[in-house]
Amino acid sequence: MNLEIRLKEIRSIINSEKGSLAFFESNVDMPFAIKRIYYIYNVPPEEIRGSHAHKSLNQILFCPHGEIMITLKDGNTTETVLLDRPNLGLIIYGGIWRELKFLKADSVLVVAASDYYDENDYIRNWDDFMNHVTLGYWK
Ligand code: T46
Repeated sequence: MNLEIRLKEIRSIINSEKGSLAFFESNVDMPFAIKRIYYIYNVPPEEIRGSHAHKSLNQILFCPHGEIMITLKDGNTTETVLLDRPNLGLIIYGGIWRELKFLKADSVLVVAASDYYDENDYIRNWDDFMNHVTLGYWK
């Protein structure tokens, strides 16, 4: 198994009366500095997003509301991870194909990324991805 999957507990201040607060800090809780935050919402249930890899971008994904199934592929192995609570994060490094299935209405995916948006960092075609894997791009 060569999949770079890291499940991460997000630090939380639990208060049963007033509600909870979860937080993470760049470079402290994450193994990389954060340059960009984006979030995905209003996705119809069962809709699939993603279906691409990044060449070098590192990201942490979490689902503060709802349920999202993440499928990760490294060209040899496939793994699925269910993000179903606000204080569970999933770190994905470059070189991993990802598919996101929004299971419940109003699910929200928040992503903290190691770099600014750059379309040149995307591999959006599966055959191109497999070529990168075969050529040992990430070794
Ligand atoms: C990823 C998964 C988890 C921007 O202009 N700026 C941005 O920061 C982002 C993230 C996207 N865009 C544009 C690019 C496309 O024209 O927004 C449009 C939709 O992006 P995309 O089809 O890549 O969305 P997803 O949900 O398939 O993928 C996104 C991220 O792009 C990707 O990095 O890992 O979420």
